[in-house]
Amino acid sequence: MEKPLLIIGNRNYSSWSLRAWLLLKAFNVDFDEQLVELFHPSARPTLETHSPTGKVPILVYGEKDNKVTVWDTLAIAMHVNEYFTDIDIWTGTDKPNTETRNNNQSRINSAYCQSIVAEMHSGLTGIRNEMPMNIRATAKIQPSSACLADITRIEDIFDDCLKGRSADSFLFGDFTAADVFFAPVVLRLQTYADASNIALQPMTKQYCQTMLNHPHIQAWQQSALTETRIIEEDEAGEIMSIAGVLANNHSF
Ligand SMILES: N[C@@H](CCC(=O)N[C@@H](CS)C(=O)NCC(=O)O)C(=O)O
Repeated sequence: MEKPLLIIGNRNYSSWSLRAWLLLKAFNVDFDEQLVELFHPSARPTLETHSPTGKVPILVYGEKDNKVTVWDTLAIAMHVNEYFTDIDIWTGTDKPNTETRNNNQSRINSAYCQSIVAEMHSGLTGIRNEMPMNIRATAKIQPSSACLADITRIEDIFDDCLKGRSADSFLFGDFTAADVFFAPVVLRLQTYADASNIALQPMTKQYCQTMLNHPHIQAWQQSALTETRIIEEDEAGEIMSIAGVLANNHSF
């Protein structure tokens, strides 16, 4: 199968790009990547060519009549699972065969994983709006009750998935699409939780650390820290510190 191209936005800010990129990396899909500057005229030709919504991420491969375009992160996850991976992204285990399809625990995990991925994709807008991903920063916000309710809901999900598992476990033991879709939440909590005095459960902190130790998440963060563009629409709260190449340019 032809190597797909993943078009992404600025690593510091683009949480949906991170999800698609991490999915492909974690499930060993060979792909090329192209970064476009979000909200910038330089991105227009690429977006006009490939993105029906004008947004990223977009996965494309093939030529002319055979060109395949997948926009929207959830669609990318489903498409990649259908055509590019040996492992089932919803369970982190081999693709279902007759035996695993009849395995009730596998079905329960798959249903739970798909449900929380969908919940992340369609909801949890309190945390998504008030804590935009901003990897290089720590920042203090005044979270609304909607944002705090989302954090409580997320902590309940983490607790439900992780209880009884080892300290360095992913949500379903093996790495799945659920970890991919909640990765930006981990990075958002890193930016805003301590600085805003938002107390997190020990299980949440433990899971965040596991995710922050993940080599592909570390690689994404390192690249984000080399970026210099500041997108005002994606900056929130009072900036307490800045890491990366902008660290020395920032005055508090
Ligand atoms: N529902 C879409 C959301 C995509 C999205 O909002 N992407 C942002 C970057 S994280 C974007 O392209 N923003 C630019 C714009 O809205 O013009 C998905 O799941 O991929």
